[in-house]
Amino acid sequence: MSTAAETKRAQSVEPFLDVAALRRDFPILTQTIHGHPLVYLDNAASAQKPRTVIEAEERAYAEYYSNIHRGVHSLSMKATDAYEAARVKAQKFVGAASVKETILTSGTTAGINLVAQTYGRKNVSAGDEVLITGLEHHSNIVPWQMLCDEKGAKLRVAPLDDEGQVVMEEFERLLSPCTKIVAVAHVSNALGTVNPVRRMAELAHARGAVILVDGAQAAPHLAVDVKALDVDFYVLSAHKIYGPSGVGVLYGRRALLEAMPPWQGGGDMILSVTFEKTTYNELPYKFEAGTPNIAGVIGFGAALDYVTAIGLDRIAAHEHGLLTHATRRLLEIPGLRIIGTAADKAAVLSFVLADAHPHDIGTILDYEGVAVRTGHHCAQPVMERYGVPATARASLAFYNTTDEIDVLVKGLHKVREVLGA
Ligand code: 7TS
Repeated sequence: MSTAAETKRAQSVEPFLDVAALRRDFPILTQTIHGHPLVYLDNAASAQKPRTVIEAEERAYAEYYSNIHRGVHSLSMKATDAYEAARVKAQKFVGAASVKETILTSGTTAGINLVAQTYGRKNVSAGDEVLITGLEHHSNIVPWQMLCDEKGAKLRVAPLDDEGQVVMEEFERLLSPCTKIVAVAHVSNALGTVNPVRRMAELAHARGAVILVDGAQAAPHLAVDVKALDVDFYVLSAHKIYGPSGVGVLYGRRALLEAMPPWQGGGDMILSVTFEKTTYNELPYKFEAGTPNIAGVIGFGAALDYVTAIGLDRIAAHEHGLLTHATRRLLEIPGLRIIGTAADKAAVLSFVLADAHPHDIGTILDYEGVAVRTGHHCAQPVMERYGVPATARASLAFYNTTDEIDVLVKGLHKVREVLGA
């Protein structure tokens, strides 16, 4: 895309961010696809990386790479310092009280499985219940199903209304003295719905349950403060916050983490090992067995610096403007139905278009340079709830512009033309 085109795009956007300047930080965004400027609207699956993240990771490998925590030599100490500095950034990003509450994982999926396999296996017994909601990603369903199967516990699901919001009266009704764990998404990847997690935490705690929040889709779009939300566990993935893949954070309330048994056994999570007995390392290392994605974590630190410098509040405001524009423009297209119209919504637009198969929509849009995701988005129960096998999904980031939305809309008119939809 030319600089002039970039400037024009930025001028057409709300004055919250200098989008043209920010876009120049993302090398991948300047390319063309099938002869058209790339319009990347698949940010909920994974966000693109600014140069500062790419360079931080490259510098780690080129200048001071070594394994961490066990070395007395200079490279190991430097790599350890950079790794632990990224942990502090992650701690501040989610508002955790201490680095002891900030476990570095390989991503959201790993964080949820860790809690299910440690806190869950220790505290859930036959007859107990785990409460989730109807809008969860498979990674916040399956680990709880596995736990419930093993323990003879019951998985309860709070239903959704027609707009894609959790029916709070039902959520409250399904909480019982048998509920040991509540696990909810902060933001739905398939619908965009923002769940009222502060209220959900209050209700869960009133019944004596703990609450885990899947923040995979919230952390890139809203300022997260685990203390203000008063949640017990909060998980996220770096790759959705402009950082590397294979890195994530599990925040846990310290007293809970202290009482939890470790999950995976191996190096770094121990204090001493004999064939008779192993004693475990202190937090957070107790839950970090094996060599982690060292350069990835360092890159994640750079990503957190990057989004923090822009400001989550400004990002949210810009994306809200894009969402309003996109919703209005999409609804102008005959036969288009948006799935997920919650009052409190992040910048995700799932839709179906008359009889057009979402995969055909995705393929035709790709020929126009527009990247959207099509399918069930790892949320098959959501598709079932709204009676569709799949949707096309445009998910926005702060580097997107209203002009890019207009390119999407033009592409959808082309879809109608080609498919006679
Ligand atoms: N939870 C939510 C709400 C998600 O959106 C995702 C990934 C996950 C958990 C799993 O994250 P991971 O980093 O451990 O894989 N969501 C998507 C998506 O919407 N399209 O591709 C991945």
